[in-house]
Order: sequence, then structure tokens, then C-alpha cells
Amino acid sequence: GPAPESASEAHAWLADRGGIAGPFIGGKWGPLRDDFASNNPATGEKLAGVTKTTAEEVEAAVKAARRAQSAWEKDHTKRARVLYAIARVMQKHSRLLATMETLDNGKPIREARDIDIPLAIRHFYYHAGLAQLLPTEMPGHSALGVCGQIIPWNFPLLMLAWKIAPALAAGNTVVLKPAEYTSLSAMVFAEICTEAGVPPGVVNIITGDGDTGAALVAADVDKIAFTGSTDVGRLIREQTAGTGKSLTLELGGKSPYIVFDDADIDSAIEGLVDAIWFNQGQVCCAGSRLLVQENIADDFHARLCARMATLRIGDPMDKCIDVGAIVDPVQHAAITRLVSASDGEIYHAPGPIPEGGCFYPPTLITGLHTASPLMQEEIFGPVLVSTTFRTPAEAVEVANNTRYGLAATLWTENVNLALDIAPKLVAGVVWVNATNLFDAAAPFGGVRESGFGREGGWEGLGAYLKSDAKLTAAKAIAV
Ligand code: TXE
Repeated sequence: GPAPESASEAHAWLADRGGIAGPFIGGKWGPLRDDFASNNPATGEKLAGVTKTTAEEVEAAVKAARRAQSAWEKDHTKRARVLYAIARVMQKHSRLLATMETLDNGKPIREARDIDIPLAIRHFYYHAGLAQLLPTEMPGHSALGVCGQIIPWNFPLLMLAWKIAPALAAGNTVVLKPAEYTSLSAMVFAEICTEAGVPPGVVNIITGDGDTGAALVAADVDKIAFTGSTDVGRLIREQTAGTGKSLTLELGGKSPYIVFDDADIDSAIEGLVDAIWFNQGQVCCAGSRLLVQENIADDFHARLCARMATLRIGDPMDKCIDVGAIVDPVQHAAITRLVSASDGEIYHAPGPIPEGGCFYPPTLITGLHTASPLMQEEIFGPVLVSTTFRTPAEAVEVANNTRYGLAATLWTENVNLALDIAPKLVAGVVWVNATNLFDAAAPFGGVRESGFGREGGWEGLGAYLKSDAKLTAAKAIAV
């Protein structure tokens, strides 16, 4: 096959900056300290040192954002122009962004190059348009102010784009914290902002772990937007309760993937490969729970196992690889622990796995009880659990038997059945004969313990504006 993508440009970029990722505040780097390491999960090598931004430094970032906010909000045409420039400069550096993302996160370079980076860029192009249209489409709305944004490690640059693009389009300034495992593409992004003419203080990046995140939640911000674990989401909800800070949460999931007996089975299996093995299954809306109609279950499982045996696991920089590395040994250990506690039948894809990295094979588990922890808990790895159903009503009941509600997928050739089932599924998005479709114009988000608030489209922009209700109340008082 083709030669692996070269890592040399990304290594040189990091070396030029002293090999440390740290806070970017008011348009400047620093202070930079090597507090902990960011490693390549495929090899264990240290890529860079990362600064654990202190509470005082977080306050300085919030102050820089506060100082920049009103000028930024004044001119929507300038915002549109700058967002458009960000997209273009990202495009120019897309190769560096893709290799940095793959080195730091372990995802296959094919996915970083063809999915993460283009979708992130598209988010900025799209929101440049929304910024331009805002005063005519949503007259009278104003920005929230300074937004604190905390993102996870599974799609570092894409989650950054989902947070920063709408916030900036709406006239807010931001302080964003990348996840501790994956700070490096955010570092590249900070310099892209400078190159694109983003005024100092409009975008601030603070590196660090949960302590830095907690300091951001406690700081003088007008909104917290969080994507991450349900436990931390709950904590942040408690911390912001009664403070007047706006909050949106995008949390975990255990999304059902329902296959009826009349489905196009080849397509349903290819969809499933995407649903649960894309990004090693480290996807909030992963189709991690297969529900297959009982009369086709044995055949479906046999064909699925045959397909799993063809997946190539290995060096994420290799363009031929389907499944890369798990982001960190901590996450790898969590997946291993959950699977080893299973009382079901476990099938691991037989493909060879490289030594020395954080690799976990694509895995299918059958024969679990619906109440089994593996059927209920988010595994956040390349592990699919499977169960069967007899009737459409039973499929709906089992699909909804979870505390989550982020996404759902269903496969059938019967359009009447699809139209009947889709609205009964408790989920923020339902895909029919497709999966993992994302677009900057389509709002994404959960219900129940998967969180609240939407990202993408006008709805997502609304999450960064003072709401109609608040405006109406303010007017009522004025009268
Ligand atoms: O998440 P955390 P972790 C789920 C998934 C995974 C599990 C644990 O099941 O196995 O969570 O992952 C910051 N105040 N998801 O531990 O800790 C943290 O620094 C403020 C699903 O990595 O929630 C990081 O930037 N911030 C999810 C971000 O929160 C805090 C994606 C997410 O990390 C904080 C990731 C605190 N007290 C994990 N503690 C999805 N929905 O896609 C941590 N952080």
C-alpha cells in the first residue's frame, strides 16, 4: 500500500515551539511549563509537554476575553470575514492539522484527513454565513458575553470547531480548554487564529486537566459549554446551578442500532462498521448497541464476524489502517475492565495487533441480558454489544431502555415501518438506513442523561445568544 503519512512536519512544528503546549491568552503564548506529557498512544512516545493552566491564569484568560468582547460583538460583517479567514487558513494547514491530530489522538490518518479536519473547516465556513445573516434573521438578539468551553479528546479539533465557530459568530469571545490527552491541534489552531486576523483576546486556549476545567467553570464567564463524561457534566450542572451562567451539556450515549429482517444486510453491516469502529468506537453517538431481529440474528452475526476479520488494526499514520489506537492507557484499561466483567460470548476480531501501543481489537459481545451493565454502560471503545428482538414494538422498548438518548439508527426497506418507529425512539437524532451523518447546518445533541442544548444550525447559534424569553422579559420591564 501507500507509504505512511510523514510525521516530520508535526514534530518540527512542535520542536520550533520548544515542545510545550500551553495557554494562549490575549493573542500570546504562555506562561509555558512542562507539567505533564502528551503522548502518542500508538507508540507511547512523548510528543510534547503540556502546561497545567492555574486558576489565576484562567482568570487572566477570562479577563482578556472580557476586554475583547464588546468590540467583537459590534461588527457582524467583520465576524463573518474573520470566520471565513479561519476556515481558509485551516484549509492551508490541513495536512499539519491532520497529522497532529492522528499523532496525538491515535485515530487513523484517513479519518483525520477526510472527516475530522474537513468537517471542522466546514463548521467555520458555515458559521461565517450565519454571522453575516444574524442581524436580519434574528434581529434584536445579543451575545451572551464570555463563554467557557470544555471539550473531550475523541475529536479534538472538530469539537473545538463545534464550540468556537457558533460562539464567535454570535459575538461572544471564548476561553476553551482542550482535553489533557489532546492539546496539540488546539495549539495549531491558536496560531491559525493569529494568521487569520482574529483580534487578540477573542479566542483564548487554556491547556490542563480537570482542575483547570473546574477553575474555568468557577471563573467569571457567562456560559459553560461542555462535552464529555456524564459524571463531569453532572458536577458542572451542580456547580453552575444558581449562578446565572448559561449551560449546555453534550454527554455520553449508548445508542441503539436496529436492524429489521427486511433490511439491506450488506449496507447495514457496512453502516455498523462505521457506527462502532469509526474512531475506535470513541464516539459519543456510536451505535454501540446492536438490536437485530431474531429470525436473521445468527446469519447477521456470522456475516458481521466475517467483516470484522477484514478490519486492519495498526499504525494510525498508515493510510490503509481501519482501526487505530485508543487515546490513552487509562481509557484502554477502562475498556478492558468492562469487557472482562462480561458474562456474554465475546468475539475479538482476529487481525494482528501491533505491540507496544494502546490497541484494542474490534469486539462483538452477544448473549447479554438487557439489564447487564454492558448493555447499559457506555464502553467508549471498539466494543459492540448485541441483542435480539421479535416485533417492532419490542425493538422500540429495548432501544429506549437506557438512561441516555443521543442517537439511534434503524435499517429497514419498509418506509412505513421506518416512519412508524423513528418518532418513537428517544434520541436527539435518528438515522434511517444511514449512520453518523453530520452537517454544520443540522443541530446535534441529546435528551435524558445525554445532555441538553444543540450544536449546529440556527439552533446551535441560539445557544450562544440571549434567548427570546430573556429579551421579552427585559422589554416587559422596560414598559
Ligand atoms: O472524560 P471527562 P474522560 C465518556 C466516555 C469516557 C469517559 C471518561 O465514556 O470513557 O467519559 O472520559 C474536563 N470540571 N466521554 O475522563 O473527564 C477534562 O479535562 C471541568 C464521552 O476523558 O469528562 C476534559 O477536557 N472540566 C464524551 C473534559 O472535561 C473537567 C467524550 C472531558 O473529560 C472536570 C469524552 C471538572 N471537574 C468522554 N473534570 C462524549 N460525550 O463524547 C474533567 N474535566
